[in-house]
Amino acid sequence: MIATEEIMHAFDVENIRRQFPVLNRTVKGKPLVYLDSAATSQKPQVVIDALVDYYSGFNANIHRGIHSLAEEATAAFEATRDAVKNFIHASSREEIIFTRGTTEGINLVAYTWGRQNIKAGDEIIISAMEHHSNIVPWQVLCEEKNAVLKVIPINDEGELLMDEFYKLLSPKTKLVSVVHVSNALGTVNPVKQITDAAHNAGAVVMIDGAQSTVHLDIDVQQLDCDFFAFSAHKLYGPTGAGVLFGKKHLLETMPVFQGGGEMIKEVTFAKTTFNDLPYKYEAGTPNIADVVAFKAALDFISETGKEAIAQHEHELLRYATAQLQSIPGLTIIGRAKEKAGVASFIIEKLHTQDIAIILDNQGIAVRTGHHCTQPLMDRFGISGTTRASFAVYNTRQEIDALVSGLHKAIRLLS
Ligand code: 7TS
Repeated sequence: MIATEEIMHAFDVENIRRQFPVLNRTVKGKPLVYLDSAATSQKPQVVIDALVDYYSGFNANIHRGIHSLAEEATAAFEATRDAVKNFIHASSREEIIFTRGTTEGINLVAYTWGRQNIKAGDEIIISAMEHHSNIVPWQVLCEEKNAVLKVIPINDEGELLMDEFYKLLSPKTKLVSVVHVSNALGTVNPVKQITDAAHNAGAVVMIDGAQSTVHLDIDVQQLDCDFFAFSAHKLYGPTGAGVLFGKKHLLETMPVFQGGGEMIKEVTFAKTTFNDLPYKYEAGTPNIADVVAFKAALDFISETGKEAIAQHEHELLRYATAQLQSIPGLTIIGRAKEKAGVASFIIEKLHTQDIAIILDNQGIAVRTGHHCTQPLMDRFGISGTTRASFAVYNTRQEIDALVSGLHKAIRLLS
């Protein structure tokens, strides 16, 4: 077993930082300290180059032209599909659907599988720590179908109460949709256990992987989940692109999502037959450039080493937690035993918005507010938190800057 110190030594964060051009800039005259990667990560030069190369070298519409540019663009787009398949260990490329992001992936399942399978009286289980994008689509569906939305409660540390989850499961449960890693708390949920229990009850499982794909190794076959959604922009890739993984037998029998070009085999005014997977769910011209460039992000992650990145982030989180806890009046929200990437906190008598403004004046970017998890904030009886989130390029010095920024905020605001 390699000691953490050795991995930290082998992991050259300065070399990583040099690959992210935005990290060279200043904000309000101070070096940028970017601690908002859970909202969106910064992009390495290889991803920026891939976008420029696509537009300056082989921009063309895909899957339809016989000309060389169209062939090159199609090959690059489909190469990303293979890279994603390997990245999440899916068994087939037909199970990889390109979307706009996590939100669209969840909505796709709600509008297709959901409308086909959810009936009056059926139950859908989510958790108390869901992002709005894993609440609202199911609420809309439940309202339409007269189905019931059930919520797995959490403890004060921000961990799911698994015994309560097991009690919620019944023959009425048709779907369990839970977040893998909470964006507001950092909690890593036991999604394999959840999936196994849901399957035993006969339910289908969807996992919101928006925050987990960047921190954890994802193996959808091992997890055995039915659907898994994530966004490229939280994985060092471009905005506007994402992935929905779905098990082939489900994707094959689900109705179509959007109708249009590319998703059809044959159209007559009498009847349309639909395209094979995965194209059946990719109507219209997709986000070619961003999908193409996403492969550069996945390559960046594999070359840097997912294990090394995870160790680095884990060490940063451990360090940040210890440093933050030493600040008088500060309470960490989310103290689960299994955590990744996020330190959320409140400071006695201080408003999160004011903290963020003072930090921004020192070049420090954090997110404040409810983090699109309003029911979770209600559970803790707060309106929001200040959230620092960590990525491959962050350093201990940046956490020190955050801590001294918070001391300054306390001085100015108390
Ligand atoms: N699910 C989780 C757990 C998320 O953290 C987010 C975005 C989404 C879904 C939606 O992803 P999108 O790419 O479709 O927008 N989370 C955040 C955040 O924490 N701060 O800004 C966006």
